[in-house]
Amino acid sequence: QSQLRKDLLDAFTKADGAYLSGQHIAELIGCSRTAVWKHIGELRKEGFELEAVRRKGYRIVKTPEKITADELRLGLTTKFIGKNLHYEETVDSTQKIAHRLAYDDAPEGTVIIAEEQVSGRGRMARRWHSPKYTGIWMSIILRPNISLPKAPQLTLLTAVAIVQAIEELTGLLPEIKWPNDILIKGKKVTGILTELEAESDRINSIIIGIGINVNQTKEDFPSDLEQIATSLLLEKGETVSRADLIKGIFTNLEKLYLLYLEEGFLPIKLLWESYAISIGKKITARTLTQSIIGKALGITDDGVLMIEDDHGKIHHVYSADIEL
Ligand code: BT5
Repeated sequence: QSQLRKDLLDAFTKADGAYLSGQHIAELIGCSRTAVWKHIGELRKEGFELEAVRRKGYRIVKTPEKITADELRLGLTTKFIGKNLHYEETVDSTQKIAHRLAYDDAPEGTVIIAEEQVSGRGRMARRWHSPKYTGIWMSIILRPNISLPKAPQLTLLTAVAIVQAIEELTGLLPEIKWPNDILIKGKKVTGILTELEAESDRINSIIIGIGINVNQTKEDFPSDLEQIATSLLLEKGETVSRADLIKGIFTNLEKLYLLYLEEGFLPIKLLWESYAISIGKKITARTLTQSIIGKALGITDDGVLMIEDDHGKIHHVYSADIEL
């Protein structure tokens, strides 16, 4: 951190909430006004919110709400999920790190969380926008003893755990769009990416990537996401504690996962259906090779989407993008 930055922060500290003009700051810390603007821009990038008022100047209205590993550990009552926690400031993708940790025999329930991802990814090499201090970007390693075709069930299970945690903490009512989107009022608030390491039919590890938009404001979204994405802050009208939400997800995920290992997918399927939006509606499913248009009948006991086309033919869809 440069001396100028420290002086700037000291100036705001001394101002104690009062406005400081660019000119005044420049005099206080002995630099040009251009330098002041540059540092203010950088503070914003770090997650500070500065209010700028004409003829008065700047005021810091919010500091970045960083998550600390200690804060996450405090009050966490799970048996294994989140017990082995890796916390990073900036990574390319938490998925990539999780794959490496899984390969190195990290225990089940290991979690890697980052404040920012510079190459966060979605399915099929799409990008996932993961700006600093605003969202939850994490990957969880599970090692269930299940066969390969059952792996997608974990995506659905995770979606249920997240919907429940959001509802408990905020009172918002998110809905699930098969297979991996969580929406609020039709806009995407969460994406889930399930990847796995397997040898023939044996799963070594499943890596569940979770991206949740928590405290982004409208300006935090790039223009191509503005219409399709939202955050919990935007929907609720107040900031939401990322640490509390993470702990809620760990708790619900562990509960559902243990239920799943004991009783299979059926109890999860019932919960999932109660939160799903596409079922019973006419949808378009775009797979890698074709587009299927028809009515979404529901999911099979394995979690596969069933669509009935206009000729009454039922298609089983394992992976696709859905348009409602
Ligand atoms: C997903 O892919 O929705 C899975 C996203 C998983 C992200 C997590 S973050 C932690 C872990 N580490 C990673 O690198 N990834 C995982 P998909 O269904 O393919 O959707 C991707 C599409 O969502 C993009 O093409 C955009 O249109 C949109 N998108 C990108 N960033 C978004 C955001 N922050 N909020 C809402 N939509 C977004």
